[in-house]
Amino acid sequence: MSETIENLFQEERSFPPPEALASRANARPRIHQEAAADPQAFWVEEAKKLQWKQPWDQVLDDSEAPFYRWFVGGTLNVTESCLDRHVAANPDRIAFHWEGEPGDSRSITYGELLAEVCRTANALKKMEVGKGDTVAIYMGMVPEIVVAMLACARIGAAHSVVFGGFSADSLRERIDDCACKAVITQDGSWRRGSVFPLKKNVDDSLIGQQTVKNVLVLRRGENPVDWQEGRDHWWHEVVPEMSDICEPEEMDAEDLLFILYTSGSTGKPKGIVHTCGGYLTGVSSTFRNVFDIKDDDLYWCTADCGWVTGHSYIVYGPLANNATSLIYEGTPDHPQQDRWWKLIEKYGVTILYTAPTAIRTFMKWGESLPGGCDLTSLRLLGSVGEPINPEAWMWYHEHIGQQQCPIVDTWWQTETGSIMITPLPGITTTKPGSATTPYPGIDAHVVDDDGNRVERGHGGILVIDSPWPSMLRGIHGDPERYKEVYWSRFEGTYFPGDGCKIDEDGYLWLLGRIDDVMLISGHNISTTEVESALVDHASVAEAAVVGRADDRTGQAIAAFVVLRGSEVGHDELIVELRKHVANKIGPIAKPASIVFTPDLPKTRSGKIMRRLLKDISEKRKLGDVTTLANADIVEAIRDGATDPAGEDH
Ligand code: 6R9
Repeated sequence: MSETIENLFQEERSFPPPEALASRANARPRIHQEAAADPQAFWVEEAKKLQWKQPWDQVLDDSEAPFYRWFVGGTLNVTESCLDRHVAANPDRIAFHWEGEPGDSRSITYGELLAEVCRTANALKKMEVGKGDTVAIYMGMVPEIVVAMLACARIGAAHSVVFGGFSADSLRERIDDCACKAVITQDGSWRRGSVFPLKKNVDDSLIGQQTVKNVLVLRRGENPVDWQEGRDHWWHEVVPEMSDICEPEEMDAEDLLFILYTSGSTGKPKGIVHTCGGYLTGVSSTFRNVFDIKDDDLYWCTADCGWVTGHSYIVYGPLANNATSLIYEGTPDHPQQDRWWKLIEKYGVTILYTAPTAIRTFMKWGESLPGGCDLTSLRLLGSVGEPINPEAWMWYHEHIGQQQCPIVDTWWQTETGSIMITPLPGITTTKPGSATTPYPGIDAHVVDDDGNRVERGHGGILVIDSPWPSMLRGIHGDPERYKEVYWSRFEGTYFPGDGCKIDEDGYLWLLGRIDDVMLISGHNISTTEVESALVDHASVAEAAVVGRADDRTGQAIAAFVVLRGSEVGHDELIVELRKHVANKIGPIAKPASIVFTPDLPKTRSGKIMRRLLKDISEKRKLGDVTTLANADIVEAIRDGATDPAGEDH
């Protein structure tokens, strides 16, 4: 029988945890074993670190699986764990340092944050928003986006954050799907030196819309805006007038905290539902143990609050742990390509959490940019969003981590709520490109097409065999689709849709989405492994491969390659790259064609969109491009790809 996914790429390098970090790490050495012996006891211990109003009487109710319920009967308001208890201890501790793209900056204490959350919560109440309602938040990365999310949580309204780069149509679709009662937005937000008109998009999205009664507008871009009296309210006119006391609404552990839409690769966006008690337990626990947060750390997650990473690891996880974080409003290349490294130097950032797409972009821009800044404050690095190719991992390790900082490659999804597969920096010996092992209490395995666990040294499908507290509770308004998408592939098991291999040491290596796996002459080859082999070449910063239809081999590998620095592609390099892949992982994985391109098509959260590259390779009319961040690149690639070099038949 053929392998579900081949195991081709071998990585020999490994990095034990630094002694100094290990000796004072938050995660105790036997945490994995203890949690494995009694996962529910582990989660109870983690949940008890939060502030509850009423204790739960049942840890897990699985009587209506897959509609699981955690901490049944418990009540809390998540903002008390995130704000009130820290304010009681020390109101002057900084919650956020914020830097605007134009260079302005602010620092906000826990005391100030709680007061502003309460004022905003009272403003929402005045607009007749309350428990059970949903509020759309369509903003840039300003401190008020965090305030807006927490203000909703304070009064028991669910938030639905829509990424500020989405169009009016995408916003409308999401507002309608959960019948939002209000929208919180800005006049405009700063992005790469210009102002993006958020309020204008909100106005367009609300034409003929019935459920939204009020729009709260923060002034930031100072761009002109249209105004609908009665519906629109300036933040600076309404919020400061409000009382800074707002009693937290008592919420059931299983009450809705937020809805967040995830598009996946095709189809209508899914409104992923998360609830209060389990979600906060998961994000708080993982944040403390994975990022090893200490009082004197300055933590920076570069994500946007429009994605789950922003929800879990900018807002809820860090605040539940009383962390001090940096938030940056703009893009990494404004005004210059060294903005991030300047920020790390200026604020003394100690923990950096970012995405492989950013790391590979920095590889392309060259190491002299970080090399020109003082990054010695850093002690820990994180990665999330895509598989990190071993060579990108090594570049991150050398040029950002200065060979001193452990890297935590964290695998998880919007649906999982919190980190699921990850090193713990004081415990785990890391290997470049591997997310290593499941977080304590997480029951993740690799199985074949029939659901049987694969032996070490083999590839297959990732599954999670037991429920966990921060898991999604469903797809908003569509319980059948929830069962169908996540629980029908293997009975009683959560199916994330990712390929994975397990090595001889039991380490997990994520291989990208199952839908992207290529079938070459009867072999199932993951895109990740071929891409990693290409990125392993000294000239390559980034690569994407797809299987395009081929009469002889079923599918043939078409590669798209972004070169480092000022290198230019040429025919000899194509020959060399094909040879490099053959040497690295085997002749079967040699790309049939290689196209050089200045960039790759990416989603707005930075994930490579292979589906479009497949359309280009098979010379099809392009599918939906609305979720694309960089639409112009598709045309550029198409022009280059119509005459693919290095064709090998
Ligand atoms: C947090 C987030 C989820 C999908 C997931 C997987 C990919 C995320 C990864 C990773 C390999 C990692 N993914 N982290 N793949 N290694 N460390 O990104 O959520 O936007 O819902 O995407 O992203 O394919 O299934 P989301």
